[in-house]
Amino acid sequence: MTFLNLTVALLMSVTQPMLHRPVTPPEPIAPLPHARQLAWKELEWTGFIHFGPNTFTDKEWGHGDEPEDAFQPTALDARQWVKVMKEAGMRGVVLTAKHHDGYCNWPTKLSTHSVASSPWKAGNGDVLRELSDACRESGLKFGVYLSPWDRNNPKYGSGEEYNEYFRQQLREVLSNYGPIFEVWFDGACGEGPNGKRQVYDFPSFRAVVRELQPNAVMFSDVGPDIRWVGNEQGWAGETCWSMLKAEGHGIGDDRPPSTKSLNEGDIDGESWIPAECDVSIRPGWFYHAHEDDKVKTPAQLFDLLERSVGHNANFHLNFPVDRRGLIHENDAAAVLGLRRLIDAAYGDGTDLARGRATTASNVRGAGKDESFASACIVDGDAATYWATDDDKRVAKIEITLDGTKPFDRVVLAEPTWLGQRVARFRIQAASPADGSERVWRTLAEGTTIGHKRIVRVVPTTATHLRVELLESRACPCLSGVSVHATAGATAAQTDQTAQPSQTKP
Ligand code: FUL
Repeated sequence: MTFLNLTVALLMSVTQPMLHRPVTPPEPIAPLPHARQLAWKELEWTGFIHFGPNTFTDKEWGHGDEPEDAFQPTALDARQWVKVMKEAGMRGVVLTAKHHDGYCNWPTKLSTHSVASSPWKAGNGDVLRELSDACRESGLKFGVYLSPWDRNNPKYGSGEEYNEYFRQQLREVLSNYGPIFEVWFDGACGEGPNGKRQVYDFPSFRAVVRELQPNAVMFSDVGPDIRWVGNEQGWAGETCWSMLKAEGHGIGDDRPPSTKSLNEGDIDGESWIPAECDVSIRPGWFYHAHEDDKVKTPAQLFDLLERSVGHNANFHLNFPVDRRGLIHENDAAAVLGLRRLIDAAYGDGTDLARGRATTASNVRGAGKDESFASACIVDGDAATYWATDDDKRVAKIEITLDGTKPFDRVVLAEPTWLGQRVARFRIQAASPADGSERVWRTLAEGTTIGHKRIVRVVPTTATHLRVELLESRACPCLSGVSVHATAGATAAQTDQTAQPSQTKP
């Protein structure tokens, strides 16, 4: 190398990084989600199907002694289930392969207590096959609920012998129906046919799932991938961390140490185990004709969706398939009514903040790298995010709205692959007259954000919206802020509608 070349090379090595060094992204803060948990979170909303002998015997918990020929659907059509769920906007479905009565909805080789012994399709039927095929055709993801509590099998209560039986069952359902996105482990542990209780070997059950379906998330009261939300009413806490202090929580505890902790998660939890909110569209999980007029209304379902998906959890809505083997007309009408409410509030073209001008109190790397610009929060792309410098724990961002349309929802989102960070926020609005100072009115205050936080605010019309991040576990980042109106907002007046708590900039 000549002296000149050496000088040029040295100069370049010094100047180039200074001129073009990219701003490094924020360090993720542990615990972090696994790829399978992130993929599940993206689904946001999934269906649940309870179907089996209970459907025909009018029970919620079968005793395990129901005759196999009790199971007699007259017009079973899994494509109809999938059609309803797809039209509603769900992205996956979990079927009760086996409920506590031990009856298998697939022709298991391990027991005679199954569809193979029923008159349905002369014993040649397979509900898992019908549903998994219908899912594959339509792009819906397929999952299974397999109850460890088995009130039929004589091995239940024996210890290892039953655990091996359960593992073999898992192998059947996880090997023969294509990709499984979720395995639902119910925690119930009652008595079996001999009056004995089983001690479940969950670590070995989990190992089978990881071996055969490594991309599947496992649900139980405490994960390992997704947790029960502490109620069966379909809502998560206003505060909802994806982290949990898992130690001390057992599976199937009659009295878990804290359902509050399951409902809200733990800011200092060592495990990433986000919440799933399961609820039935009717009072019961299984079909009962006397509940045909007790189906939740679209407005009730919308409320639950906003308090589950909008509280950083997933919504898992159950349909009790009826004795024909169909989702009942009333249930289908309710969930399609919910779809219309979702489209009206959150559908394409509803976001009043999309593409509007933004400013931020701080942009990572002094804004040298467009990747972390404040505009990322209004680009409609969940993969891009605004980030602040590492030393920040407080930051604010402002969006200029057009000030003509009322809104009553503000939706916030964090890039959770960097860990869940924000612990407290405030949303404010202002409508200064031309040239005058902005006077901010507080619309709402809240705690966690996570994957999605839907904040209900009083119907408001404003030219400026401000989101203040007031506490954060690490430098705050936001991937989205969007502004929407439900039907209630159309009754909105002007700025004055909001309960003011006024602050200057
Ligand atoms: C519970 C079960 O006991 C109910 O029957 C239902 O399956 C619900 C989803 O989980 O633990």
